[in-house]
Amino acid sequence: MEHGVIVPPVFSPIPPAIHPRHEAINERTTQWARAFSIGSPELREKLVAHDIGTFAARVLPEGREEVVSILADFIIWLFGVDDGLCEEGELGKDPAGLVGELSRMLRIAQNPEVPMLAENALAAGLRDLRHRVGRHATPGQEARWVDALREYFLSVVWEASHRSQESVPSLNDYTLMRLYDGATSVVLPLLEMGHGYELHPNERDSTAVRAAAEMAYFIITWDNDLFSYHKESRTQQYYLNVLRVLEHEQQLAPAEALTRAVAQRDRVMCLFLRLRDELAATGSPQLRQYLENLGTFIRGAQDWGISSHRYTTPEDPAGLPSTFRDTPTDDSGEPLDIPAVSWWWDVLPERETFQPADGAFRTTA
Ligand code: 3E9
Ligand code: MG
Ligand code: MG
Ligand code: MG
Ligand code: MG
Ligand code: MG
Repeated sequence: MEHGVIVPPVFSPIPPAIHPRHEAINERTTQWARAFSIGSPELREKLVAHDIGTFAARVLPEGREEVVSILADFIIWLFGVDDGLCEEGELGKDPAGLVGELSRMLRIAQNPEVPMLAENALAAGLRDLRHRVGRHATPGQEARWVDALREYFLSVVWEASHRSQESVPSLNDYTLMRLYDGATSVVLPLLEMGHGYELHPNERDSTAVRAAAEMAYFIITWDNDLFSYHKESRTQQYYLNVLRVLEHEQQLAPAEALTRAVAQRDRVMCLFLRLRDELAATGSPQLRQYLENLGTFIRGAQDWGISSHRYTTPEDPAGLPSTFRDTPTDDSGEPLDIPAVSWWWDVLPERETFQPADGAFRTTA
């Protein structure tokens, strides 16, 4: 890796798991991407080699196979948008143009029968996904999925504005927008659908449960920034990665930015584990399943992130770690100095610290 940045094994206390039908799911996703002509022919052939079905199979290791397949197809579709439309396409530097195109797309997700975007392959793929989501979702979950897509779309417009101005965002803005532009929140309705339940809004929308979900987004996207650093730092438009943001805002060398980003994600991981355990102890069985799958989402993104050709790029090896570590580099219970998220540390009353000897968390005096 350039600049002497070598991504070390990251702290991963969540056990790995994978759906037993992962090979069939991955194969079907390849067929789906080809049937719907997702992306340009060149992008499509790259995407189908990224084992995206395997990623979905890790996110929902015990989920309904049909929903795991919807998730896999949805993720390949999201990459069709994120890579094809935003990062590699002309609209990626044109926020105003992107708003129009993504708003039309959102209408397809909401009302798949509308006679719009008739010749658009991504719209056809989205129509198919919407019909299949509808077979497993309640009306509330469908609405939630559309709303999450809107927040993802809003955040990629913000990304486009940084590309158009060739500017690096502040750490606080980056953290806030990364909660959405990693397309993590759009996955959450599928976690519920994968196990055939609907989490009660009083639980899902409680501040503590939302904080737990946001912590999962943070860990998944900080990890992605580490694992995709090699791929992204080689592009012409390298502005949106936490390592770049930290180098820019705090005048750090790349290796120092790496250490800081790892410490940030470790602190959030420690907090996530404490909050998850606390919520699981008092929550409904549905909430326990939801928290379990926030964990499999985090771990699945890690196992996939260090092994997918998307990030290992065998033609130009990224030198990613092949293992994880079972202790954090930073176990501080102090909030991160990032105003958008420092409130996460107020959700839990007690102060506990990680005990490396037995891998548990205990209250300290
Ligand atoms: C955005 O981050 C990646 C999403 C838009 C792709 C779809 C992925 C998911 C829905 C699940 C979340 C998983 C992650 C973030 C790995 P970015 O940095 O553009 O992703 P890249 O793969 O290009 O590094
Ligand atoms: Mg492969
Ligand atoms: Mg992106
Ligand atoms: Mg990307
Ligand atoms: Mg339905
Ligand atoms: Mg990335």
